[in-house]
Formats: sequence, structure tokens, C-alpha cells
Amino acid sequence: MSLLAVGSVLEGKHEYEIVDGNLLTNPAQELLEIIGKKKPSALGMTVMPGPQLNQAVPLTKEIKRRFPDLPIIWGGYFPTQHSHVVLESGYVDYVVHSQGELTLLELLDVLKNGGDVSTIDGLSRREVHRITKNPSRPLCPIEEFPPFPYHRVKMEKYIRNNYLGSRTTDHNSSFGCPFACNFCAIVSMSNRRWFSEPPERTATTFKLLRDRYGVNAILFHDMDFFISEPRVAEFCDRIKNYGMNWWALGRVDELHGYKDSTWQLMKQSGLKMVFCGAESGSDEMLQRMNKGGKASTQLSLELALKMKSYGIIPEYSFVLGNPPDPELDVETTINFIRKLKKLNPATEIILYAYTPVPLDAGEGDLYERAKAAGFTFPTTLDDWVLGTWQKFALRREPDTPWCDGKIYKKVRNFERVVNAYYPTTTDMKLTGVRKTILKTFGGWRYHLHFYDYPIELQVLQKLFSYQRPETTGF
Ligand code: B12
Ligand code: SF4
Repeated sequence: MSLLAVGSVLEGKHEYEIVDGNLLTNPAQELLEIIGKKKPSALGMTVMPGPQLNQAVPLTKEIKRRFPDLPIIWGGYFPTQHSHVVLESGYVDYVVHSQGELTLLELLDVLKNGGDVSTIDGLSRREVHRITKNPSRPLCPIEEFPPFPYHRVKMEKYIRNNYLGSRTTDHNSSFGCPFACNFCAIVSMSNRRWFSEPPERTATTFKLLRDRYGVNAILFHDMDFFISEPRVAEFCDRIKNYGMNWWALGRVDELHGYKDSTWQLMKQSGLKMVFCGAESGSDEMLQRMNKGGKASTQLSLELALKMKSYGIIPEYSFVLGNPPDPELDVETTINFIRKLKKLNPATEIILYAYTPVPLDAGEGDLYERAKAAGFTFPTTLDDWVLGTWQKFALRREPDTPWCDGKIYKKVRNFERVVNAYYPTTTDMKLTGVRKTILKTFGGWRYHLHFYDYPIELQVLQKLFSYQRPETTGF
């Protein structure tokens, strides 16, 4: 989607091709061949921390070695947050910060026609002996960009069978978020701004994906799909007879405040599940996370009940192991999850470990505490691909100076038990006897609050290879 978004503005202006390394058998070799054959005038890469970065680093190094004159541009969250480290590596030439469409377009114009890159807002660049960051670019309303050029990719490869529908695919209908939770990567990307497609355009895309590609369900990956209730209501009204299902991410307090009529429309239009950042079982921690709005643990419980009444599944994510007392933090949130499960057993639980994102001084209590405990980010790109930083990026059991590995282990053990006793509704294969066995084995542990060494659940998980929520991808 990142590449479809930037591709949309290149249509008719620059020749371009999208290459997805995930679809290639030997991405490095095949990409090098494509570059050798087609001789592009620039290469843009979208890079997330974690597995993508792990591949992007050696690949970019090799491309630079083989094609030293080919300008290499990185974009996305990671390069935006760590542009200096990325450019200092010596093999990336440009970093496009935040929203990439206009910056890339201007850069390609200059690379093609000549001109001055120092006038391109939103760009950082590597010169012989220094790295320069141009002024930031204000976000542009996304309705000014053309729709995603879905025809540019092999759509069949991005359609899959899952709990939402037999032909599920993805879309993104907005950029940014008006909030500034201090563990969230969006803050440095959008600086509290938010722009969305108008509802009729999102509905048109929905229909196009259905009619052209036979899609019957969509996951919206917007940071927050539900910011504007009128937009959501109009969108649902437009699609309610399309016979499709959908999933999206939203905030607890926003959804809690929605009118009943909007909930009815959302249900009618095929909304099956909503991913919400419940984040913590402690109101004090929500404050320290700068969750903002009306966020509270009470609202999280009330929303789970409300969603139960509409038959829409809440998928709640939590950020655990927060400084300065990660043990107490984990204990409090585990107790809260037990309360939540009692109210609405269908609630999916996603557990992440707190890993800092770079923020300016004074922007984040959690980050300040992490730094006070001795946390610093890697200073080279090569360090970012080390095992310890890979673990950090995946947010499951990171090595952090304020939190003992044993505490994360406890979280994972609890996760195993809770997901055995309450198997996810998203696994279509886990039914009948297998489900009963799993529930029975998980049940005694859950009731006794005994989560340590869940070896038998590990074995069952291997045998049944059941799908846990954290593997469904958010
Ligand atoms: C879909 C998604 C995924 C998918 C698909 C990833 C994939 N294969 O591409 C899945 C579920 C697999 C996934 C996994 C992970 N994800 Co993810 N994911 C997202 C999500 C929800 C949407 C991304 C998206 O497509 N947005 C829509 C497009 C249009 O926007 P965009 O990506 O921001 O692109 C714009 C700009 O960034 C820029 N841009 C981006 N790339 C490029 C490239 C060039 C050349 C240019 C010029 C510009 C440019 O221009 C675009 C248009 O304006 C984001 C959150 C979000 N809503 O953005 C998280 C997010 C990107 N993921 C995140 C994380 C942490 C992960 C994981 C590490 C999580 C985990 N615990 O496992 C893994 C790692 C995956 C990997 N392989 O490395 C974080 C990144 C945090 C950070 N500090 O960088 C985010 C921001 C979520 C969050 N709030 O924390 N993810
Ligand atoms: S966690 Fe959600 S509400 Fe908070 S800044 Fe990130 S996207 Fe916005």
C-alpha cells in the first residue's frame, strides 16, 4: 500500500514499476537482474523495522556496490524516524520523510530534468561529507492524490482466505492521527494531523475491488479509521448492500461515543472486528502514555460490552512492561484482561512490549523514563539488523534496560494460557474436539492463575498449529 500510494502520483508522469520482494523466490538476485536489465534512473524502497529492514540493509548495500550511480531512496516510518542513521550508512542517498507522494514526485522530477534537491521539502539527503535535512513538508489532503493504482500489482497475490471472507484484501483510506500517544510511531509521521478520503471515494474503491477482483472482504490499515463519525456513517450507508465484510483500527473512546444508529449501520455494512488500542489496565498508565481524549479502562470495558451486543468482535491491543515498574504494570494489565474476558469472552487480546519511538524532548513520559533507565537507539544501520534490535522491532521480548526478560516471559506465558482457554474466533480450522481439548488444558491454568511453564500448551499449539491473534497481522 505504501508503494501503491506513492505510485498513484507517478501515473502518467514517470515510468515506474513496483517490485515486491515478498513475491520473489530470490529477491536479492532477481532485483539486481531487474535493475541491470531495465536500468532505472532511481530506486525507492519502503522499509519497516524488523524483518523488512533485515533484508533491506544487505540488499541496498549490494545494489549500491553494483550500481554506485543509481540514486537509492528510502521511505516509510523507519527512515523517517532514523533518517540520519540511514543516510550515514553510505548506501542510501535520500530519505523521504512522512507522507511521500509529493516529495518523491519532486525528487524524481529533479533527478530527471535537473534542478535543486535542496528546495524539496520533506527530504533528507547524503552529500559527500554531510547529511542535510530540508524543511518538513506539511501533510497534503489525500483526496488530492489519485486512487491507488491497484492494476500495477498482481492483485491475485494479495487476496487471501481468512475469517473475514474467502477473498480478503487490504486498503488504506486516511493518513495520520490527531493524537500523540507517546509509544506510537505515527506521532513523528503526522504531527497530530489527519486526512482522509471522502466516504464516497472509499466506497467506490470497495466496489471496484469487489467487481474487478472478486474481493469480498477488506482490512483497512488506517491508523484510525473511525476518527470522523459522519464519514464512517456515510461510508457504511453507501456500502451496506455490497455484501462485503470489513475490519479496521479505531480508538476506544471514539467508538464508545458513537450513536446507536452508526453502530447499526456499521453492523449492517459488514463490520466484523475492530482493532482498538486499549493499551493498559491502569488509568494512571494511560495518562503516562499520553493516550489523550477520554481514554479510560472503564470505557474499554464498556465498549467491549457494547460490541458484544452488536456481534462485532473487539480486538484489544495492550502495551506492557512499561517503565519504571514493569512488573506491577504487567500484573495490573493481566488482571484487567481477565475482567475484560469475563465481560466479553470473544475479545481478542494482542500483547506488545513497550519499545520506545524517538520523540522530541518533553513529548513523552515513557520515553523519558526509558532514557533515564539507560535506553539509547542504535547509531548505525548495521546495528539495527542485529538480533537484539530485531527482537526490539517485533515488540515481543525485547532487551530493554528497564525490564527483565522474565517479565516478558510471564506475558508470553499468560498469552499462551488465555489464548488456549479462549481460542481465537479468527481460526476457521480450530473446531470440535481440538477446541475442547485446548480449552480444557488452558482452563485449569487460567482458573488457578497459574501461567508458568505452559509446556503442554506449547505442544498442543504445535500439534493443532492453531492461529493465535497476534499472528493474524494487524
Ligand atoms: C499493514 C501494516 C503491516 C502489515 C504489512 C507490512 C508489509 N508487508 O508491508 C504487517 C501486518 C505484515 C505488518 C507487520 C509489521 N509491522 Co506494520 N504496519 C502496517 C500498517 C497498519 C499500515 C502500513 C500501510 O500500508 N499504510 C498505508 C500507506 C499508504 O502509508 P505508509 O506506509 O505510511 O506510506 C506512506 C509514507 O510512509 C511514505 N512511504 C512509505 N514507504 C515509502 C517508500 C518510498 C520510496 C517513499 C518515497 C515513500 C514511502 O509514503 C507513503 C504515502 O504517503 C502500519 C500503521 C499505519 N497505519 O501506517 C503499521 C506499522 C508500519 N507497522 C509497524 C510495525 C512495528 C510492524 C512490525 C515490526 C510489528 C510486529 N510486532 O511484528 C511488523 C514488521 C513487518 C516486517 N516485515 O518488517 C509500525 C512501525 C513502527 C516504527 N517504529 O517504524 C507501524 C507504524 C504500526 C505502529 N503504529 O506502530 N505491518
Ligand atoms: S496509538 Fe492510535 S490514537 Fe494513539 S497516536 Fe497512535 S494511532 Fe493515534
